[in-house]
Amino acid sequence: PAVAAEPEVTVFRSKLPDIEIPSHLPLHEYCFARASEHPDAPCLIAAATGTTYTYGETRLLCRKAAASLRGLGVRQGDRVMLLLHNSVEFVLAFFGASLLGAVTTAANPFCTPHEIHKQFSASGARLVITHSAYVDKLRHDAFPRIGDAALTVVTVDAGNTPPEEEEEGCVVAFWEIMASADEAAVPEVSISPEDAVALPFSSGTTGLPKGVVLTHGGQVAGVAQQVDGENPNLHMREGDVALCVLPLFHIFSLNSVLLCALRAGAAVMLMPRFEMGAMLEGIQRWRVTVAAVVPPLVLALAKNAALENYDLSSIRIVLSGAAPLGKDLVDALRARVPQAIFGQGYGMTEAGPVLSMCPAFAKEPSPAKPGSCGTVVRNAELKVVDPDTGLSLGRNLPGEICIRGPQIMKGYLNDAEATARTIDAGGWLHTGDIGYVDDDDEVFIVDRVKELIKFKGFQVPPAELEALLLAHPSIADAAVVPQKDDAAGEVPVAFVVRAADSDIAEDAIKEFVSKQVVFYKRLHKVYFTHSIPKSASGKILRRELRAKLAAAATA
Ligand code: 4UW
Repeated sequence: PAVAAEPEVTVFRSKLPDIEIPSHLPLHEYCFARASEHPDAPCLIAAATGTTYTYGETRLLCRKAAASLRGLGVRQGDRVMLLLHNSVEFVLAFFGASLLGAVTTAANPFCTPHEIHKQFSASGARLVITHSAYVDKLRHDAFPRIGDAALTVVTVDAGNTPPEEEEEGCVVAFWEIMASADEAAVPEVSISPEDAVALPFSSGTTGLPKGVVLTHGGQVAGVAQQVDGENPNLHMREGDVALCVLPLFHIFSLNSVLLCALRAGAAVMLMPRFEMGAMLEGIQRWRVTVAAVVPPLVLALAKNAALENYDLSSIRIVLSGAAPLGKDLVDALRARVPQAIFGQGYGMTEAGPVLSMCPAFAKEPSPAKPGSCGTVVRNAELKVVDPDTGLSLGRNLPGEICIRGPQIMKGYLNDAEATARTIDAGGWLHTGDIGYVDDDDEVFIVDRVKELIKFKGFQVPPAELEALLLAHPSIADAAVVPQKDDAAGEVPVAFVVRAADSDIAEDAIKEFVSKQVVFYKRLHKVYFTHSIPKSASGKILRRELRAKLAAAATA
């Protein structure tokens, strides 16, 4: 009898040859592998103060940070939470933890105490490193008392938060313990490539934010795919200066800026927050060569007349990602930075993070088309599947993008079910993005089937906002979906069914949500409706709601 043929799978691979990936190395050793060859080269530049640390100094300080964390009780496998803006201390704490075999989970310091607590408790962290301005957020009822075994707080600045009486002396000053730390006292730990090193949070394709377990081996692979080999896909080298203005608590900046730059021997210019004047000043002063950006930043730059007053001639690469970048936007900025190559990367926290990268950034560049997200990275496989049937699609046919390779996450923390929904039995990670691969192997993203909303590249998980709305006594049902927006790309808007006899107003609902969430999760509009469309199994039919919005926009 005839055996049914295996359905054919069209696998897309990089045109560049695969490389040798030293995935046996712990991430810190891999990133600082060349530090001893150029110990005097600049490594970290704190743009706010102008202080520069060489590779030699940075490596030493990372060891001191490890000794300091050890002194505070951090052991292999422990989670350390960073609530930090981009700073030298972020880098030292990240590698300090890595050296101990501990895991960093970083969050946006602008998050509300409640949001921070969710990540704190889900990650199982007991130590938080932050700026003194945010210590009060950790004094929220939900947290253990500062100074208890369950919560040690370390501040990185001299700023004075007067300790509450009962916690006298319990907030530890980072630089004070660093001053007496003995870099020789870092214990030898045996780290396996399978061990976690970073735990960013992402809502993935559905539901609430979950811890994404990224391992030493995975991150080494993810960085190597970008900057290693004879012909690196993202060509950085000693002498380059990378702009680090995107937040390091997001994987784009952590991986493609910080880790990649260090591996390549480039310097990293750290900007604590986005401020146009300071950023342009910094680019000019330190001759930034590689600028990682998100589309709203490109828009802000393109619109800013002050650009003409700055010398931006050092920039050779503008790497955009985290949200779609239109051709018009690129053209608007290109005139101001004519010597630079513009291109995109396509990343996702769970994917480790880069799936594809602009081939024009390679050492031996090849051209990329406007709107393209580049070509799949080396040592990885990409396929496009029909979201309904799961069958593999050929070129130029849009479907769900899937990726397989050594760089993808190990899984979601303590959530085997969500992991199995995202990484299938064949090892393919399903992105929830709809895209296609063209005749030149370039990846184009055209839509998203997952719930996720992206405000200026920041994740807004609808499920989180829906849970908040449903907790309101005047709300019977709710759904949150993205609405297109010129400045932010997308903004979250809600469809709300009022409870019987309630006449709650739009503003009251918006305010109710705003008080509980970080700024980018705020609702921009509330549409009252009689019912939320749902499937037979009770799933919100988001497509229908999105279509309603699109129809209203064009009406
Ligand atoms: N075009 C359209 C894009 C694009 C995009 C992402 O917050 P996450 O989980 O992760 C990110 C990571 C972005 C990133 C990391 C490293 C890197 O080098 C790089 O290229 C410059 C980008 O954003 O959100 C993941 C989701 O964001 C969307 C897409 O929906 C993806 O699943 N996204 N990049 N170029 N959409």
